[in-house]
Amino acid sequence: MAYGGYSYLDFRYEPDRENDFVVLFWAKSDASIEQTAEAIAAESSVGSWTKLSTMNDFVWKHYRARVFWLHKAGKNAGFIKIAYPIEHFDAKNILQFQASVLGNIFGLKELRELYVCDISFPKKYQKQFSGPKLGLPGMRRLVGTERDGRPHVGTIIKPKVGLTPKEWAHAAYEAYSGGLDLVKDDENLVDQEFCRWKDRLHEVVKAMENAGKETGQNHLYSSNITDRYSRMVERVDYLKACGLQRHVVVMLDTYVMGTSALQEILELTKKYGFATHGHRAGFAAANRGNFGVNFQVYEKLYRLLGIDQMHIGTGVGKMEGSPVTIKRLHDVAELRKLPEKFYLGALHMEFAEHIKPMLGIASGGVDAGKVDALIALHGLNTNLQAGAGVHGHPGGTRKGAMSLRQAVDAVMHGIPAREYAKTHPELAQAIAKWGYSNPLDVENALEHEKKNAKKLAALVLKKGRAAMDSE
Ligand code: RUB
Repeated sequence: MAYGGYSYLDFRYEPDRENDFVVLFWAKSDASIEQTAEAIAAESSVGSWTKLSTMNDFVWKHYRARVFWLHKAGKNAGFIKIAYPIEHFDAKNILQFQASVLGNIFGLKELRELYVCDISFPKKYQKQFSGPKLGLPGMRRLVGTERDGRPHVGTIIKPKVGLTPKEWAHAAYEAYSGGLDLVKDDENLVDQEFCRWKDRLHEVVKAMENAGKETGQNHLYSSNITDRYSRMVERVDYLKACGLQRHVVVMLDTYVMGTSALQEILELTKKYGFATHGHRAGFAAANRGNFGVNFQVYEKLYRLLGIDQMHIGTGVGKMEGSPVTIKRLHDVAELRKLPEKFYLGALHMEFAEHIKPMLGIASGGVDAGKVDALIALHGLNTNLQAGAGVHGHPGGTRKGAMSLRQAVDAVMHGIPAREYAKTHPELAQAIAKWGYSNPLDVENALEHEKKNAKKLAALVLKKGRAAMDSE
């Protein structure tokens, strides 16, 4: 078996955790899975479709990818693990890594499906990254929750676009006064004519100061600066000139802006001492199809690059991802050592000691009746965020905000939300309108995963990626 005259299969090879990248692929093609594995390893490392007069022993020994594990699951389909030596990569250039491992291979015409389930980044490569400057502990310091450790609560002002700066800031004021920590722009609101970025910023700062006098809280505003690079720099410079580090979190649409711009802008926000909020709009275009990259790969990159709080889905709301899948994303945000979970396509990886955890944001279809279930899944280290679940409350924005905060207070008092609702009418109204998600469903799903890990892995090995937990 060979591709372009060379064989990349090396089943006796044991990857070196400090120095090798390990990538888990799912592939289906017109050729045998062995041939496909060879093609992927060749095209993503040193080879091509035919033998090369320029290949030499040194290149072959030091820079090639090695297929060290392969499992057939159906005709011409299967899982492939490939190890890449760190020497292959430009260890200060993440785009070069993406062009290698997440590049040409997706275009090989014999492939019918190609999905990067996970990547384990070696510690040596992680040295180039400084990780979050604030991260989870820093976000807690900003909001003032280091002691009680309660979940943060926030809202996305809705409608997504269209409100004027004054209307927008009024809704923000109502949300802060109702007890929320954070108000944020939607992913598609930046600097449109009807709501210019600077005008909105100043109106919201006024609103947050006024609300803070009533609540005694330090409130935050996640301001979306996503744009061409030079405009983002102008905005961060402006925020710095205004001295807004304690109140404004720099919001970035991380996926659509691309890794290069993200890396640069994070250098600047870290230098100026701003916290950052990562929205992942667009990620699912690759995450959900037969050709793509699982979000956990990007999430790992975002943590390495230094996003402080990051959208990771809910497991119980409007966006894709079962509780078990989203629990993994929560672990990627928070844990240092990630266990291998083959049935999720998740590899073992360790973050370097200096890479702080991110605060995971649970958002998308959230309302107060889902808080118990969300906390069963995410624990207390989470930022619970509801847009329509606040502004669609029968009593309006302030009462919607109160309902969300009451649901979190109930958890902190150890009282189930439906019980707490008997004495908290705003929470009761939210539950009456949207229902109550039972945390037992989440607990059972997580328990089932724990008890049946081996069986679930065996099923995925037999049936392929389609049997992986997803929706
Ligand atoms: C939330 C919303 C956010 C999603 C994105 O609005 O639309 O942009 O959180 O999804 P609402 P994710 O609360 O009205 O549903 O957080 O999974 O990336």
